[in-house]
Amino acid sequence: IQVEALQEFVINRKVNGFEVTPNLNKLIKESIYFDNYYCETGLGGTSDAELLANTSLFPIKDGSVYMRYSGNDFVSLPKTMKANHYDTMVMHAFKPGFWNRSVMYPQLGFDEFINKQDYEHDEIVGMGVSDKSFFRQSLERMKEKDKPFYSFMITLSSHFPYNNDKKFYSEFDVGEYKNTFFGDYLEAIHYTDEAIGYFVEELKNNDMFDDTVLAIYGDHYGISKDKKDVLAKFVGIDNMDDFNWVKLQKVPMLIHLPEGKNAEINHIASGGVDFMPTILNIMGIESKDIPMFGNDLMNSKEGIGIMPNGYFMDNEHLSLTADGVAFDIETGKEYPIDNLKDKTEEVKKKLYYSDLIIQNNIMGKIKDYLK
Ligand code: GP9
Ligand code: MN
Repeated sequence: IQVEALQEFVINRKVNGFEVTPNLNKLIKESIYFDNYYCETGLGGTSDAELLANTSLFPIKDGSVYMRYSGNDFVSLPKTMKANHYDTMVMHAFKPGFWNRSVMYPQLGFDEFINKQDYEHDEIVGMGVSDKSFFRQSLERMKEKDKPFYSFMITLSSHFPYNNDKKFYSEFDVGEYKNTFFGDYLEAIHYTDEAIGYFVEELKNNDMFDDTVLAIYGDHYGISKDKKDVLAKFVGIDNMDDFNWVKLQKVPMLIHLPEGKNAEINHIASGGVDFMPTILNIMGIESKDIPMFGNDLMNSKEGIGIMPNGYFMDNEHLSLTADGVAFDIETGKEYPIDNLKDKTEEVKKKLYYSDLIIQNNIMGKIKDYLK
């Protein structure tokens, strides 16, 4: 499940005495939780997050891959799952043409795209069918499916600007933040968290939960920089400088295995590009001939999160590369950026090669070569 605008700082956080995401917090305790999973999306927003997760490629610098390179021959998670006898589907209750999805999804190897036209519009929150109704109707579809299947779900209710009609929300008093942008954000996330909790319960009620690997992550940030002071106050930061701001650009990422196996918090520096290799390993699918930029987070000690502008964070450092400064990621003390020369070069190369591979449409060729 890719969750709209779910940023990491809401996890295990309270407002006015109430947990913002009680259901995710509970699920995280029974999951592998990555708490340093950075937002690696660019101008392609939601679609970049989808691309990162399903191809382990980086977003392009100019525009979005979904719009500009939808004709490419992708090596992807859905295609790999299909080759391993999984049916594949993607579910998102919005206009099928948005982000060029109706063209892109078949190209990525999804057999089916359940979209706005397929959902009953019984409850509207924000941009469309409410997340709760989305999960209810999506589950109906999944129940009818032959197993095994890979279903990629993208939520919608917690989309900017968050000032949704709240009639389908349950009571959640954000106190001093009531009727503010930030309060609306917390309420929207709280609503989506409740919808996720409902979905998990329904998976259990239908005997599907112990047969499911459930991965949940946020697509990208929810709070834009013009609201940095409110965020600073909320998370208790005195000085929201660039270091603190960039360090907050994380999304939660959890993987729940049947019976809560392997539950732990994993602090490795990581990001969307690591999703595909990590999931393939968890699913027991051989991936050495699949070109991927990400790391298998289950088998890596050294990780990295890479932003489209070349900023990066490894397990110990945060580099604001273009600004010529780096920091110790724990203490925030300045760290000599020259000591990170090799890494900086590696990051630059990764972004450059990913761009070249996309521009020249050679992913398939690389795959053949790796064979
Ligand atoms: C709509 C949604 C929005 O389909 O995914 O995308 P975003 O504006 O967040 O990129
Ligand atoms: Mn989005």
